Amino acid sequence: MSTRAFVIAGSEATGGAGLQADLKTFEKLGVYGVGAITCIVSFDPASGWGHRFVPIAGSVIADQIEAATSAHDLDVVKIGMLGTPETVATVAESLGRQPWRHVVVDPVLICKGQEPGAALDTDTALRTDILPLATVVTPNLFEARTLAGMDAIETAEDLAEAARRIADLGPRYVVVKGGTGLPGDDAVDVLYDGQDITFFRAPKIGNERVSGAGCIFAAAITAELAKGASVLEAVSMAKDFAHAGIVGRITTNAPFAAVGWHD
Ligand code: PXL
Repeated sequence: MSTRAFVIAGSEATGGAGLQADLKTFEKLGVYGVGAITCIVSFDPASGWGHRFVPIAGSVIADQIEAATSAHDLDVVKIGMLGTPETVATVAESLGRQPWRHVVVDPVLICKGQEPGAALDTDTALRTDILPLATVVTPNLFEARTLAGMDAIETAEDLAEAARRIADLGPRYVVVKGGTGLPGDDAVDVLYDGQDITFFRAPKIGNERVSGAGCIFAAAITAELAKGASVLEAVSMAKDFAHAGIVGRITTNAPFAAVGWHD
């Protein structure tokens, strides 16, 4: 039987991030991808490529999750952008209907087009309703600062401290992505398993952030877990996969590159 993995995330129409990037990642890693859409993000070329954001109705999200989980015996899921407190509540309820071997949460906290006030409510809902269900959570620096309640994350030791604080919110494993955000030549990420801290390092490839890198990192962890890897193995492999996606990035007519796999 083919290995399958599920993703519940937002659509990002240019194809660089969100559900599109997640499903490409699953396919590249030999996993059959199944997906439910939580919201639709359309960058606006007439307005600085800012995000236009449209949530999907809760009942429609619940219907998609019902269809996917009824058609397939799924036990590993990635949660990407949710976007509103209502969506967080719907997804938390739907996830609660069956046991999961792994719930990988990429806590996408804000999207440029969203109102800051609404984003704050979504953060609170995510923290209370989704993080306790997560086995693995993959915040970037901004998300880690917010979730850990830290003013600054500037060193590898700060990354480790953020991971320990976020573990207190419920997730069994915390991966904080330093990306290009810490000083130095390496992109540093940290994994905390409730006991030990493991650092992952790769040389930075420029200092520009690449759209979709966080999405494919969490999706690759999900695919590897679906195939039976341990969390440590999955994170290590996902780091290599995301690195390759950044090396192979594509330029588009938008002012930022997107992860890709071009030679
Ligand atoms: O890269 C974060 C992200 C996740 N999901 C969706 C997005 C974005 C960023 O644009 O649009 C749907």
